[in-house]
Amino acid sequence: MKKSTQLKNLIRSNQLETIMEAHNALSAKIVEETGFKGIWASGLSISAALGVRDNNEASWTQILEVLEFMSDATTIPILLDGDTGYGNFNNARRLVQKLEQRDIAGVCIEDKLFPKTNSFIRGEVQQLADIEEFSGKIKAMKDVQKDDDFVVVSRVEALIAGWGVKEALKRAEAYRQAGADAILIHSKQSDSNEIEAFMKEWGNRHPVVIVPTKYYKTPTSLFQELGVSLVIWANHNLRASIKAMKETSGKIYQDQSLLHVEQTVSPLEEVFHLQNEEELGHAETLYLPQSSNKNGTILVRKPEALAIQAEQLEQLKANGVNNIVTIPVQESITGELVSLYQHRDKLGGDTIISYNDIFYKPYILKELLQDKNDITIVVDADGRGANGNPVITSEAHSKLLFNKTVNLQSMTTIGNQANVHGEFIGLWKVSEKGAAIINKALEDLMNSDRKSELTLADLLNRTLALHPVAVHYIKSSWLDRETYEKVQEAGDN
Ligand code: SPV
Ligand code: MG
Repeated sequence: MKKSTQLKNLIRSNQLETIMEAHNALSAKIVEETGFKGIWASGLSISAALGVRDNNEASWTQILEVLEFMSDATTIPILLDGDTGYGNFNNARRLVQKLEQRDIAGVCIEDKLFPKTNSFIRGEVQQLADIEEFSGKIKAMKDVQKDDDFVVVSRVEALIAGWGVKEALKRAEAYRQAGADAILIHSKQSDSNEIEAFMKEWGNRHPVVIVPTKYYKTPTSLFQELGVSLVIWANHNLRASIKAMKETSGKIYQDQSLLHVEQTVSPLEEVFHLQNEEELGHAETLYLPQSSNKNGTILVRKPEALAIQAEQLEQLKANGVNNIVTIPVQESITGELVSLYQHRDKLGGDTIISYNDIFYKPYILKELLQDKNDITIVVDADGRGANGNPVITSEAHSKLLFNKTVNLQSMTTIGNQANVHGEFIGLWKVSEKGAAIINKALEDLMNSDRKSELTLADLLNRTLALHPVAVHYIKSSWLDRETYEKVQEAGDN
């Protein structure tokens, strides 16, 4: 449903409705997620958030910019506190056009003079607009709106300026006749006596909106009984945020540490959620070239191998593998596969997986990224696996293989055997489907009595029972940690 129609329905509904203040897109989103059916874009709050006074110090186009963000971030209607309409009838009707273009559902204008002052500051000395002039402004606004459901609320400031209920009623009736969709009757008293007196005379002539900031003790049920249509909770998100920010800033300043505030502030995940980060993640999978959107998992079996791991990380990133997680897999602690199992939620799909203590030439990674098999391991055809994982494949490396797929037949732990076709270097890749298969194999192996002794070789052998594992041959072009350090030393001399 159009936002304007939603707001019109709120104002015309038979029951009391409430809308909540917001002053930027973030607070607007929070208001919507809380469950409110509408947003009050408060002039006081928006100007305060911009660091200026509620005296039209922010220009109307600056307010529009804030509103545009608020409207883009939400699906519920926004009623703008449009002050006096930022000028005469001509400025006010241009405002309506600009609001409609931004899908703002309605605007409230008050019968004071531009530049206005907040109603709670020196209310008695505030001058009221001429009734006829203000009625003309309302007519001009209603005449220019394109969408029939766009809402214009006329705010009566007679009680604020100390003119009494009779004047308030006179003005309200004039604005009703000028075409306003609702009357906002404002009061700065700490009880609701004025509002009650107004409502008793007004009856149900036309929808009435109130702002009980000062008479906050009055039970909301009374407003319903009086026949009020809409209550505005006008500035409480702004005031809540000021208090929370002061407390947090104060605590951090005092402690020079984040330790005691981390649990009291919103988690970063909440921030990302409010920014709709999820949607961008999804869109990236649809629209970005896949090579710049790959996942990487580094299996940290040698935590001390920092230099080689840093090089590997740099190379992964240089090749568009941006989403990288690390998983500790120290055999000596829990056993390689047990620790992998403990962190299995990080084993996602479409992922390059690599031990942290190996380094390989960039072309290997590029070729692996283009590989279309579900599970592919990189095998050095020159290696015999004296210290690593010797593999037996469906076919030994030769030029004739060219485009042919070679599959793993088994991974052994005994190197230098005659039937070995090469050595698994610790670099492999899984598709979404491949990751699910690996997870299943991992799950199966956790039933084993020897689970703490199991290694990646056992995992790949178990996987073979479920799905083929492709072999991507290379010829040397990679370094284990010992060789890497030797090469570095030689280079330094
Ligand atoms: C606002 O929220 O800016 C209002 C309401 O106009 S009040 O501050 O109560 O005047
Ligand atoms: Mg205001």
